[in-house]
Amino acid sequence: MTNQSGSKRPWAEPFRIKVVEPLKTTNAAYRSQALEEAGFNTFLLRSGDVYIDLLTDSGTSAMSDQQWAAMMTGDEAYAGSENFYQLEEAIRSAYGYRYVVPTHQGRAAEHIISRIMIKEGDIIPGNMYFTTTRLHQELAGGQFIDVIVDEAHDPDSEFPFKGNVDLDKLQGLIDRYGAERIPYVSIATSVNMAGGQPISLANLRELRELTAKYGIPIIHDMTRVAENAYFIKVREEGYRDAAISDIVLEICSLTDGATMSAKKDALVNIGGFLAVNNEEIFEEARNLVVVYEGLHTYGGMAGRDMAALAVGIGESIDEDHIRARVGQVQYLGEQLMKAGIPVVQPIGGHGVFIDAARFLPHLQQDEFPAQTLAAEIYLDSGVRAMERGIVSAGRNKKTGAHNYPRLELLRLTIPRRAYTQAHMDVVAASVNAVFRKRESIGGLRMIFEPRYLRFFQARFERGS
Ligand code: P71
Repeated sequence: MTNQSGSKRPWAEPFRIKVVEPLKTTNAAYRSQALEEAGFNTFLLRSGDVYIDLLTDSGTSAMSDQQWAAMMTGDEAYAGSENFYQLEEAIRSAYGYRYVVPTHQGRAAEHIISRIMIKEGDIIPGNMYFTTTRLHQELAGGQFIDVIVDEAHDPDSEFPFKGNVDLDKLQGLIDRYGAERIPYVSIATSVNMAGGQPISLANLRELRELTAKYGIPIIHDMTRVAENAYFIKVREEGYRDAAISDIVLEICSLTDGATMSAKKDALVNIGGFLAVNNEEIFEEARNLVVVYEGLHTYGGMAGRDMAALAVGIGESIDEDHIRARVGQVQYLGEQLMKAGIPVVQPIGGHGVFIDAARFLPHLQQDEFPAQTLAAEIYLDSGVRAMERGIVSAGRNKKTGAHNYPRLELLRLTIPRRAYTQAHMDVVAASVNAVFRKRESIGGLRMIFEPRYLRFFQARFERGS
């Protein structure tokens, strides 16, 4: 195998393991019962019944010895915790945003910024929706409209920057609705629902130029900004020798503010923040956070959580870390590709996304192919994955019909620093075993559907 730096030598994780957590194995009969009890929804499984947990990379990464040491320095004062000032400094120096409002996780930051900036009837263009982001935009009275490049909706396109914005689509929205109805453009780095695909700096710069003409700000979902920076380094002309830390700063400098779920890139189990450059927005956010989260110097995090996050931010932009992190994801993707399994191209930064529509072509989309595939992989081996297809896409707000997304994906998401290459081999073998019997797999029927973010709690049974 050729490793990320192009040499033929194998790569290894840039850490050694000091604390281990035993994994539980189960047999097929046990898993079958666990899956029934969970209504064929991997979100409803007990984690103790899971062998290798690739549900998400959110809050599931391993902290370093330095982060654990920082936890002991937690200043648990209600107001003015020292750790808040450490965190503020870490955010300013790594990301460059001026003002920081801590929150307990990403969606709380999305809630606050949406309430402040969006009014009834507004349009929020963005490079593909994310579930919680779009929901908060809608709850604030706005409508999200996708302006990502068409390639992002094509699992086979090898376009290197599928997170890019199609500037013509955006211009079309500005012409149609007027800039006054567009409070900001919502831009994610490492676009999750497209398969962890990056946006290029060239595209971001052009976007900046276009929006500046109309005075429209850009709000950055920076949940996986370091992984995006890594792809810029290896794919975008002129950045091969740039430091990840500089690329991250450059990305942030082209935007006006950011929401962050620190549970991903930033290597903590809980935490997030809103960061902005505009003082008035900051003042309002600092006021709102006390209504929904907690005082503005902790926002739902303990002092020790903020301490671990301040250290995690630094580690997340370390060159060895990010190369190995993305490298491990690529490794799993290559194993699956070698077995002929249809995966989204190019392999993303935080997980491998299987094209469930092609894996189970005999199923209709309303038989929930990705949900079905998640269930089958769990049954085969106890590996847990996540649906990112029609169940995640929810219903049309006006008509009540299912949204039928063009991507019907299953995500094998890799936590950072938690699993080894051998675990990846086990996962690949399991997916392959399911692939070989794919023709015998039937679909699912939804028997319970909650009102919000249905994928978390919906229940299914066999047979459509
Ligand atoms: C992921 C998650 C966690 C999740 C959230 C909703 C449904 C399923 C899983 C969370 C993100 C994210 C991006 C790009 C904001 C959030 C919310 N991702 N933006 O991928 O990926 O952050 O979970 O901290 O509230 O498993 P939060």
